[in-house]
Amino acid sequence: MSKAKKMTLPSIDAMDLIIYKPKDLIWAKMKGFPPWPAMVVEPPVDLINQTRKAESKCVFFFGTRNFAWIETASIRPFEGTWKEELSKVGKPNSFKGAMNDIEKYINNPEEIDAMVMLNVANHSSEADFDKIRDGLNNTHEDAENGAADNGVEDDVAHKSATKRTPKSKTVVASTSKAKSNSASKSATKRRRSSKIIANTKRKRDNSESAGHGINDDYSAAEINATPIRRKINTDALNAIGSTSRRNMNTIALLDRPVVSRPEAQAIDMNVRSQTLVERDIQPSNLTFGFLGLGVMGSTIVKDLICTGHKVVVWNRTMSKCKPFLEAGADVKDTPMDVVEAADIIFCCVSDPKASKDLVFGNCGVLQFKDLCNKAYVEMSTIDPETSQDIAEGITQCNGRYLEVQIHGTRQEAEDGMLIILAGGDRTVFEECHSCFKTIAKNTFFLGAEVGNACKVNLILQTIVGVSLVGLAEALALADRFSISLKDIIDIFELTSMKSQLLLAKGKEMAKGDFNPQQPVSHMQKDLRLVLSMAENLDQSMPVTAITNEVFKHTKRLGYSEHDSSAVFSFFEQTIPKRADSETPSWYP
Ligand code: NA7
Repeated sequence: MSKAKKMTLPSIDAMDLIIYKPKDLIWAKMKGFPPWPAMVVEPPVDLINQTRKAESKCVFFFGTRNFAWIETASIRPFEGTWKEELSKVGKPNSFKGAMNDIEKYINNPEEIDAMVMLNVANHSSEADFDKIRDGLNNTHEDAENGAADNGVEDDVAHKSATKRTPKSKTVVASTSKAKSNSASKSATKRRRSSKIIANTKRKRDNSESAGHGINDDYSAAEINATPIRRKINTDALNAIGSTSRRNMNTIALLDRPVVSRPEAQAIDMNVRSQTLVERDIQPSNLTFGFLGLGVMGSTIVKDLICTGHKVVVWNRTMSKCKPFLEAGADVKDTPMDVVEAADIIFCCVSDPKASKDLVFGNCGVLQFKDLCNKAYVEMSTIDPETSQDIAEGITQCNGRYLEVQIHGTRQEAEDGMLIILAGGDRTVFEECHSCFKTIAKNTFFLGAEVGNACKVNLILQTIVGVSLVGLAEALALADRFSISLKDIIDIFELTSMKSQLLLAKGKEMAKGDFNPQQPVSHMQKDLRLVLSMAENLDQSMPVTAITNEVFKHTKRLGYSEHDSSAVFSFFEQTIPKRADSETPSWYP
């Protein structure tokens, strides 16, 4: 026997005499795992409602940073003669991560204390719930004027009591995302601390909009500085009366951990890509308008300005125009104004709807009425139908239309290494030559028919999306086996499967570094467009459909604006929890 036997905790004399209090550092033993470094904490609400054995403590596991009820018989103090034995290496990487985590906590408890407090505060402490329960009891007692004494069952009090009476099962509730232990510590730290801020924001939004009786009168800055306990408006919950249990569940649902947006990367107009410097580009004399200064748009405009093109810009969020104004671009108030000032107008916005808004909407391109001598270049990744609609609108106003699909990442745009797929009016294609030479390594003209470039680009995106999900799924399995992701990637690099993209994305997944090159939201949008195209043709695309679902769910986990490599988090989050039946007995 016994592998399991080796993983048991040492017995302690007079073990029953140990009373564990919140913040006590401990070893906690869960079935299938070695004794794990942990800390006794106040339970978050998801766990308050959960049944557990008597004499259980809510514990916070280091490393994985999740919570569970553990029987005191399965707990030992962290410090003791057993520590050396229990800390021995030769265990999974995740265990080593947990040991590092607790050491980090011992040296600097603030970050984890804040995180734990926030989770507890998010979900209310047991004391808060006692207050609620007491409040409910008091209210009810007042109303019923001692009815309970007369043998009339107090429904509210009964529900509160039920909530606190353990049933037969113990469930692991993960309130913070389980982390890959292979991920770099700094990336993990960054994600965790940013999660705290974002969580705060979400809570405030929820409380403002949903009005669940929770007062979140604190700011993200405050929460960063000190752990703040959420205030529970017991009056409101009292008023809800017997539905309080449902409300607590709602609170738990709304308060599920969220991930902060990735840091916006400020555009540095002074940094020039070496590739561009070496490329000999003679800028066109024409004036180029640019609508949309998102990640791709701003990178492309920067390249154009650096290579001496005359540029006029507009962006929905005007503040993004500032660095370009300082770098010499002209800034206009509306798309229509850009049309007036430019010969050729590029558009690079998030999705088909935004593209159409800019052309057909209020102050949009077509408000200029006569587009004679003007050309419009649609660069957003859109579906063929949208491109055809825009082409029709532009040509009906005497303008020329070119569909340009850009394939590549932000870094590739910065290095002038995109692939350009164009279709439509060839004269516009030629007039844009110096721009394309600036931003792309290869440019293809796919004919006069509008829509072809969109189709080709979406097909390429299908390959990217499906490959990323396959990569993420495989790496998550490796992580589950505690095999170093770095080793897997190193070996992968030696195989014929290696590709620049998969290697880069694999490394990002291993590090947990999801800085946006191509955000999850755009990838999912592209997959949605692919499926819609396939639907029109009755073409079956089961793998793409599943890939789309995975990206959709990754978005819902809060990674919408992170890089597509964040799809790895889907598999981290969905690693199956142990079945209830496996959890009751943690010790042989
Ligand atoms: P980003 O970084 O998400 O930027 C999106 C841009 O689109 C940004 O400038 C947005 O303006 C703009 N946008 C979004 N919706 C609208 C509406 N309704 N009206 C006007 N402008 C809008 O995307 P990328 O630059 O990475 O990618 C752009 C495209 O290239 C996309 O199709 C990718 O799939 C490929 P904001 O700054 O938010 O005001």
